[in-house]
Amino acid sequence: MLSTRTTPTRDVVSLDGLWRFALDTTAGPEPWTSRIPATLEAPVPASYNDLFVDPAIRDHVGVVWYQREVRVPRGWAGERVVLRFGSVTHAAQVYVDDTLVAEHVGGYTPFEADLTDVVAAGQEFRLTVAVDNRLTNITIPPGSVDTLPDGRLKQSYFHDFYNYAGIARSVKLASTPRAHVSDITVVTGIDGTSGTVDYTVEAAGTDGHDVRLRVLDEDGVTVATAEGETGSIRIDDVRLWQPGAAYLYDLVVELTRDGELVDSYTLPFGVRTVEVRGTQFLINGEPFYFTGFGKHEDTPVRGKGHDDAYLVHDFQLLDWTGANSFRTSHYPYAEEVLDFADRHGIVVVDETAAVGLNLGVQGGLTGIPPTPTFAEENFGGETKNVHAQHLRELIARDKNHPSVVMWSIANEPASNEEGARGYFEPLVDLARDLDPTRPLTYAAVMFANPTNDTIADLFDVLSINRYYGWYVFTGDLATAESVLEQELRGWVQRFGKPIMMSEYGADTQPGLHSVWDMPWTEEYQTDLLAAYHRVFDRIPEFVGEHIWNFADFMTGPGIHRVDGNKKGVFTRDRKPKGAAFSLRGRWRGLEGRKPGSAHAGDPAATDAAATEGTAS
Ligand code: GCB
Repeated sequence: MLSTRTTPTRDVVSLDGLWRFALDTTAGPEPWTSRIPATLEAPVPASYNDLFVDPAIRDHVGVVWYQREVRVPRGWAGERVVLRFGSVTHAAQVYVDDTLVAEHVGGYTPFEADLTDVVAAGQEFRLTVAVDNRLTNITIPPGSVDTLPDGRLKQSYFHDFYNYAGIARSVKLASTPRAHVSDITVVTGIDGTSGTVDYTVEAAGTDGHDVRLRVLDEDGVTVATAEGETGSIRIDDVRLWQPGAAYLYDLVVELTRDGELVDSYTLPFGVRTVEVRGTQFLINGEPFYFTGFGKHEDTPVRGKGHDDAYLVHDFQLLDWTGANSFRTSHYPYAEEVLDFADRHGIVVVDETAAVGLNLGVQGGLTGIPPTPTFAEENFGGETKNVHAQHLRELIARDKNHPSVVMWSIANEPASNEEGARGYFEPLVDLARDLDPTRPLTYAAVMFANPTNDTIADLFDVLSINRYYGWYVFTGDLATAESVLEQELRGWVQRFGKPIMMSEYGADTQPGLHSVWDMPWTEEYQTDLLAAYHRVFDRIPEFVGEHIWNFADFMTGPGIHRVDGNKKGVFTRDRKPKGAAFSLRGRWRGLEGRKPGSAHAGDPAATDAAATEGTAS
């Protein structure tokens, strides 16, 4: 699915800003048929939960309404008009005046509505969106909704991050010609000093057209051309997209008829390869070692609302620590984030929203005996179908991003349980079918170990989440270190694949200190990470380390969380904890606190970071 851009034949109008907002309990019946009172207004993009002081809004389970008026630019007569939502969490119904124009389930992928036949250039229409935040056993991520004795609905879910909801990404109204480029796929390769670009162009709304393509370098110089809907383009003396040294070309795709331009779309892309060979993860044929974090889209007040200021600042902090990558734990992030990663050479492990397919975790924490996760009444065939659809939407959206080097199909599924293989095998096949070029992984939960895991052989990279020294062997780093090493070696021995740590860390209250191994102190976080790093450095098959988490983040209520999850190396407002400085020491070979003391361009820093980063 192409993202929305202005081109010589396409215009875009942003619909971000304040929309009227109401709970379904106050909006009245069929709110799309009239104006919702402007008592409450909510910004788009933002989650709505933390905006208002009323707990009935924050804790609302079910539908809320967003509404605004939109005028179609008068110059758009004769054009196709498309409405595009970056995401609506978790389900949406979209009305233009009284007409239902789109329905979408899945809170982290985009969708469009073709409005060509229901709106007119120069005219205004009322746009109303029903947003449903409910998670059930047939949503991804899953959850369950119960009715309390007083009649209120209660939402439960199997992940710890807060279930923020709303219109958290940008909304756009776009024009395209009726005959238009509807999709482009590029797969790049390297042949000596040349780059190869295998491409496919899809068009819609046309009964006859030609396709011509140009590749422009970063100076706007045409370096290659081609014709036809599919083909291969060769770029001589190619500049590769590399981690830490991004280089993007523009693929200008033009639809023509009788030599006249009909539609034009520009796709930025990078030439790079990704491959798992033996126990190595190769980018452009070179071994790559992941340094970085699992992140969240999470900020005060906005919740999961996309914010360009936090985007820029977070990437500054990634660079400052020497992180070369992150995982989009635990759902696809806003497209702006991937575009930014493409432009700045940060490597991304792109994860689906399949977090919490694991009833054993719930059983473990509450003492409730676990029920079989993949039983039909829990997460069975229908859940798998929804998961498959989500995977299709993710790959359709992100397939052309050079920064995305691997798909993570799920976080902490019950891969040790019977039924896991039957659930995951078709999803792995589907992912390989949709994208044969990128390796696959999933993040393995504590209960799944080298002996009882039933699915790891289906994947290319072992990604392991472990909390030795935190949830188990709490305060005992010596035991944590030896148990971790034994287990990681067990995974390598059984599966013979590259292995990385996709989560490890400790909740840390900034300002808390101790000379002893005291959980929650800044020193304990630093020391726990150091113990893990010693283990990684002793295992030759290790290809990466992603700490949990980049920053503190909001969670649902729970006695083991104090104002959210505090495993951030940065606080929720992005202040460094002590561990940030030691990471900088490991990943960049630098100590110190002044941002000016080491930049990406500092050769000494880059050399040191490279040496550190590839040590294993
Ligand atoms: C995990 C989950 C992550 C949690 C983390 C924790 O294993 O994957 O979503 O936030 O543990 O801190 O408990």
